[in-house]
Amino acid sequence: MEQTLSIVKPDGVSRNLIGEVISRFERQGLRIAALKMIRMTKDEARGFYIVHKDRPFYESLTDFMSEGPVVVMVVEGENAVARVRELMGATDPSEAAPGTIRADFASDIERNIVHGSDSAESAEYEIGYFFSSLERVNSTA
Ligand code: IDP
Ligand code: MG
Repeated sequence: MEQTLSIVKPDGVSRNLIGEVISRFERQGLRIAALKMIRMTKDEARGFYIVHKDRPFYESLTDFMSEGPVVVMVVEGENAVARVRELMGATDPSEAAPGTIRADFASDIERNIVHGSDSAESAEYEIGYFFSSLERVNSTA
């Protein structure tokens, strides 16, 4: 059993895609182990995306991620990291496989609806960034 961190980004929330994203995870048998809506400050967005601090899009990305509310969630299941990434599709929606969230709803490489951790190590950092142990349910326990 593996956990990953997913976010419905500000564009997904403002376009009423919260339920759509969660439904796609649930339909695949993934489970929601923690969930909340927050509005990140610019500094909180910078901390979340600290691995990208030297990339040219860091300022713009962290402006975007703090422009409105997001839904952050812990998604749990076998191979949850890879399965969420598969459901999301490629970062650039023009390269995302048909039927993925980004192919179906995004048209911009930055405003691409959804986040998913890229490895188990990233997931551990990202889950800890948003959720305390008290907020995380182990649905198999
Ligand atoms: P990922 O979300 O598919 O893991 P990353 O490379 O980790 O993609 O980038 C994090 C986020 O930064 C992307 O989801 C997207 O919002 C934004 N981003 C990535 N590459 C670019 C770019 O070339 N221009 C603008 N924004 C980008
Ligand atoms: Mg990433």
